[in-house]
Amino acid sequence: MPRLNQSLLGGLTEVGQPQYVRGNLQPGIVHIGTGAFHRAHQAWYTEQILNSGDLRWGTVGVSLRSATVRDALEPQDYLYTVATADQDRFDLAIQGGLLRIVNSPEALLQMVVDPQVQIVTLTITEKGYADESRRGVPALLAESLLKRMHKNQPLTVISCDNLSENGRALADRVMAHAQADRDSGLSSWIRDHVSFPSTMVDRITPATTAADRQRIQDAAGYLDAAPVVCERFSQWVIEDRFATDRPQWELAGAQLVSDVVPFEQVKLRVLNATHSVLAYTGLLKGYEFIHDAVADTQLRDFALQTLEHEIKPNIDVPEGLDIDDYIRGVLIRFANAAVPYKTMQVASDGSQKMSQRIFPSLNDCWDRGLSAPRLEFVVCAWIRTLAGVADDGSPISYNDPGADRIKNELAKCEGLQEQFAAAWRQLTSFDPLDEVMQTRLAECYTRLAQKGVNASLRHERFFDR
Ligand code: CS2
Repeated sequence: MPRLNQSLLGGLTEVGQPQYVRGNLQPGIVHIGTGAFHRAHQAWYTEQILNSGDLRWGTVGVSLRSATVRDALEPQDYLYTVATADQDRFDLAIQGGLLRIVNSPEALLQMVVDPQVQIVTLTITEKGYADESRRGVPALLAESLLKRMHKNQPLTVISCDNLSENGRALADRVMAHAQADRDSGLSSWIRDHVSFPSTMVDRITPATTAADRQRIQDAAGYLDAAPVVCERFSQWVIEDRFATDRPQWELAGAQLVSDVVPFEQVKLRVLNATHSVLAYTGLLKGYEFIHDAVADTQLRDFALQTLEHEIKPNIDVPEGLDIDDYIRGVLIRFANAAVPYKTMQVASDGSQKMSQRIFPSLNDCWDRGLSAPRLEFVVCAWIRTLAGVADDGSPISYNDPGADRIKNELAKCEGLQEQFAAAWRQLTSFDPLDEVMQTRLAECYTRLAQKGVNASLRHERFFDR
């Protein structure tokens, strides 16, 4: 079986391929975080622009955390396959827009200063924004911008992570580093020459598995060590605020708008929040995949009731969007077993995700003097998964560096009430709860721990209201 590489192009009939001469690509984009999501999303939009003939937008990838993707793609001339999957179809397309991947901060700094580079895009996950170290991405961006300032070259920096107002969040972090360097004049130069558009990104793209690689190999007739499998649906809403030239991503279906916030809010509070609801309750009930959790009528009804009563009423729905259609669409997408998404993948890094997806709705309900028993239940379910025991007694474990310490602490706590109080204090930034709320939440947590999701949901009578 041949390995995918440049020499195979042209000889393949069943697979989409670059329609341009790769040797003519210019490095117009630097992308930080070359994981599956980037390759199935932003790179896929850009590929269509390259196919239309505008070759200024080749991408240099940067992987600072691991060399795995680089090592897999280098022998393939940085070609990889995107498989779009649903019940009926499995379409393959080779993407040619990635020029190379670099791994060191030094190489990143060197790359960003290239005058052909106009855009930096990022998928560094929620926790990448909280990294304040000198080697964290915000600090490295500030350092790169200093180099660009010396050459007076503007730049557009686009966050593609699931954070509300992600552009502003990134700009704030970068500015904090720029301001620390007071004498350079960097922060005022950034204000005038660099833009940080916010974006809403959406395409379900699970981490690639060995089974995916095998399936692609069987269908394509070549070996690809780093393909990605994703759903057909894709959405990219970008704030139209560029300090530089840009690819005409709208030709590939992206929406350029003046205000992304309403789109981000709907996506985070509906899609991502429901993903997390199904992930935590699903993990406790023993489901490995989101499509299994959403097929459980109890969990599905619970998610729908949470949306209806505690999420939807607080959303500013973007003009022209039918929110009920959107919700129906999200549940259909979650049921797509051809793109199996692990509950554990969604659950991971909850310490960073909850404040983007669940807490804002909870906060809005509480601010309006309303109780939010379903969202409170979700928070309890999240803490239960950190305590590490599923309803049938089997262990649960997933990655969350931000919660590692509390996971150990939970194991040491005397009783369930104490467990809950410790987790709540350390994992949320809510004001201290009044006594009534504290009792209510601690009771919900205790019942969940003692009786499990099934009985607790029945007890709470969420479905009658
Ligand atoms: C998911 C998202 O893993 C997760 O936390 O909720 O990655 C989700 O699949 C994407 O945001 C969909 O666009």
